[in-house]
Amino acid sequence: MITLLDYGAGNVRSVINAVEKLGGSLKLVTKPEDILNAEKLIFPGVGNYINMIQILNQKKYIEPLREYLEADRPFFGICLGMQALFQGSEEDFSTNESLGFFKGRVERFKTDLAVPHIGWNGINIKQKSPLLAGVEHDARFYFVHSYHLVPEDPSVVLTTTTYDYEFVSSVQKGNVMGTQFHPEKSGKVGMQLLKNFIGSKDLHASGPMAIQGKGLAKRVIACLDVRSNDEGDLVVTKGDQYDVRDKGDVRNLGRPVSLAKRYYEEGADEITFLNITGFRDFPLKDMPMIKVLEETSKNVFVPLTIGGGIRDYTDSNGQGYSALDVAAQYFRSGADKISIGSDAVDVAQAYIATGEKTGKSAIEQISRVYGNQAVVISIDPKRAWVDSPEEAKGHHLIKSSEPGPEAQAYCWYQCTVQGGRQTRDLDAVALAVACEALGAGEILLNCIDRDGTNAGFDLDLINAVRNAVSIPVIASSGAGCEAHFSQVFEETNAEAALAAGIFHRKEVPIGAVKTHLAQRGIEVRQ
Ligand code: 1PR
Repeated sequence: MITLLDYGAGNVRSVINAVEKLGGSLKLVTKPEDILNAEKLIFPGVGNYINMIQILNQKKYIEPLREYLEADRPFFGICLGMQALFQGSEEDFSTNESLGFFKGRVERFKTDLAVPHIGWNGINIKQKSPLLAGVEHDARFYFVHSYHLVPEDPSVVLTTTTYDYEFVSSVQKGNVMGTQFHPEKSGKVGMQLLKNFIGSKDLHASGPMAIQGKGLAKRVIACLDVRSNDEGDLVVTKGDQYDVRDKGDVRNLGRPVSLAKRYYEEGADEITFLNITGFRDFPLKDMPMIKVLEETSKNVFVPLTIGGGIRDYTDSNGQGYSALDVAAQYFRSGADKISIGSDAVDVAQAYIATGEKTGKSAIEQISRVYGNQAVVISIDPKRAWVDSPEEAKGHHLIKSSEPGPEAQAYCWYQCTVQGGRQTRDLDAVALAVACEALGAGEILLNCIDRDGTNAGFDLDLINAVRNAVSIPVIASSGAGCEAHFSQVFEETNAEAALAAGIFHRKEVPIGAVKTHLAQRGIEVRQ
């Protein structure tokens, strides 16, 4: 019997699904006494440190947790759940009353690499522990965080990971342990680790070890554009430059849940669902998308992103719902990240015009509660060609690597909303910069000109945006063959590449992309 501490933020559903998949039974902590009655306790956490600590204090969980830990009873903290074991975080120097079981603090990454650190990275093993039994030395786990531990006592370090420099990625003292990475999102190897925690009678580490692991891999992401077809069935569709109809009908390339499972099994590092008509509907009424997430997360143990329609709403009865309510429902249903498209354009335009953060935008609200890493901005730009720099009227100008249709030498990338239906007087670079300032943690960079063309990623666009921000960028639109993936990783600093059509039409398997990248010396998770 596993007891799960859910303090209300982040994606606990994935942990529940993983434990149940492994045959464990689960009980949720609903009152302080449940903590002391636990046999084994798992504490998953994602998001904002201050928010977590405040809730733990409000619910009066701190004292029973301390008593549980001091008694050396089995405890597994995941991400923030592990950070809570330490004395405090740079995220909040003021008030925090954390568990203080380990001496040391949590600090923000100090690096020129993208922060948050997102993706599949290796582990350098420092101690022999039953928790890591059966874990291959070249295994990679899924990380998503901006802060890392700095323990005072080196003897508690179980593993480190290298991201620019070496940081502590898991700790253990007796039966108390925690990982910065997410085993519930780390595919088979993560399941092995959870199985070890659930199944082992004796979890104590048995001495030092020195195994060097791999580095951060470039991510290959499968994207499922989802909408209802004319019969009202939810289908995965795919457009050519965002036009998803063929002879009048919505193209139907399969069912979202089964396709997602297929991509997980084929080695996708993440899966993204975009509800492409979300701007029309109210997502909390759009139960099929929530069902898709719930069903997918039962069998898919890699990160899931969901986008489409995430904004504030007022329903027909005048009842208001915030974007945060919508996102919360998606997180509870199994999403790890939400993606915001149209609303981000409106918010960024307002922010650029006034220079003021209202604190009320979807980006700000969701990142405040769930953390920056949970907020992806999906950008849908198209090229606006100009003959001279002056014509770009202050928009981020690019000297195009290929001439325009009328031999224009320059362009800028114009933002669109509602799936390309409307254009706005804002360029993609300015949008990305503004959204990062507002709290976004990642950019999903589409390109309408390239979408569905198989002509390769738009490298000019990707370089312009990636060079302007310090958060990770996912290159999207136009992948037509394996070589397009190596090209985007060799010629830009994108952290991930996403494709849809070639995977749906079975033209290029995900495994072939990974093999090709590995042959070119690009690190990938196999
Ligand atoms: O604006 O917050 O409601 O979100 C709507 C979301 O739906 C946005 O993320 C937007 O990108 C997406 N979307 C809207 N309409 C379409 C459409 O295709 N008609 N799809 C659409 C965007 C782009 C990528 C695609 C890549 C790779 N699709 O997701 O998967 O271009 O395709 P490829 O590899 O086949 O070239 P909001």
